[in-house]
Amino acid sequence: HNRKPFVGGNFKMNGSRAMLKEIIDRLNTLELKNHVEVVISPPTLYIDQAHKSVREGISIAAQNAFNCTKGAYTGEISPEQLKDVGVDWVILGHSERREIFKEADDFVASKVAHALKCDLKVIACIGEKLEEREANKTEEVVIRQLQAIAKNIDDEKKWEIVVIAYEPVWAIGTGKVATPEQAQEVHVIIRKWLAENVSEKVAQETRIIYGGSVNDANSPELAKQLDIDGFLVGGASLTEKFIKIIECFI
Ligand code: G2H
Repeated sequence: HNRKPFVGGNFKMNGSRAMLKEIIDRLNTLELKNHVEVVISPPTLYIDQAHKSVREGISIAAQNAFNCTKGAYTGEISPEQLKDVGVDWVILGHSERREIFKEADDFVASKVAHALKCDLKVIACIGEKLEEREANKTEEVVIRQLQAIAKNIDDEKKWEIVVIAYEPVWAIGTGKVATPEQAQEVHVIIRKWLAENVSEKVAQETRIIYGGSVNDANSPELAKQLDIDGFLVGGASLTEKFIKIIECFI
């Protein structure tokens, strides 16, 4: 396959101006070439700072966006506004949004649809909880979440600007990473579903990345898996480990 590896840094609600400067100064020293796509996702407040200081070749993702263009939606931000300030990507359906903010499958899917309509690229997150894995429901849950998103993507061309992040909830911020085999197994399930329900082309071309306690120690083995096309990195993306993780693909 010739999918370009993708590494995202999801800073979540962490950082300050000073910390962001440190992170970006470090990233700006990277010799990226064209081998890997790197995207950072600072808190919305710091997007402008990031956008102005980050080197060419590294893009910015918002951590969320709403499903309308504008209006009386206190606290929300639209895909149109993100595009207006030069943001290329948005993370949608992160498990923290699903869990803490009660975002349901259909709501996530409506946000994906609106972002894509605006040509805002989407990192769409899916993943099962521990009790779901233990009840052998991993496939069912992951496919249910994927299906909700896929049924809102009516134009097959839009899949070119979608990255799927598989993030088992039990591995997020817990230090408990999925084994390379566990992750690969689910990535294959996702790709097979895309082949059977969208198209073979979309299945072959869509990047499926892994997220959940990725660090510099576990990333090399995960990166070797055939269907793992990159990572969504949380905690480690705030540290110098992020560089090492990106370098797995250089
Ligand atoms: C999963 C991941 C980034 P962490 O949420 O999206 O975070 O690497 O801290 O587990």
